Amino acid sequence: MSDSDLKPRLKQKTKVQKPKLYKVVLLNDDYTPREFVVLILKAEFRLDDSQAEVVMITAHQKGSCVVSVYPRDVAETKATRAIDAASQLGYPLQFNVEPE
Ligand code: TYC
Repeated sequence: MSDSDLKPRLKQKTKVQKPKLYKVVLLNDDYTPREFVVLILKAEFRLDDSQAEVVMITAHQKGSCVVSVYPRDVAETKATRAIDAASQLGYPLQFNVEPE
């Protein structure tokens, strides 16, 4: 048996917690214009043209679509900002934030 087999481990293992991720989910409605949905997905969630189009059409056809995943505070801030921007123009657009 070598010395090293008996030595206590002095170094503490540092436990790094991965932040839990949350989905931002876009919900369909009958009133918000498609162009505005695409605009907000690009401006607030940094989607490019074709990603924004796919997410908007998916929500339009299926009722909802995951936009992206973020740490909780980022997901909530983005969803709130997007809802507020829509609401200022009188659109009922909604986003949910859900644990991944
Ligand atoms: N359904 C809307 C319309 O026909 C467009 C729309 C798409 C609204 C996706 C919300 O999440 C949404 N004008």
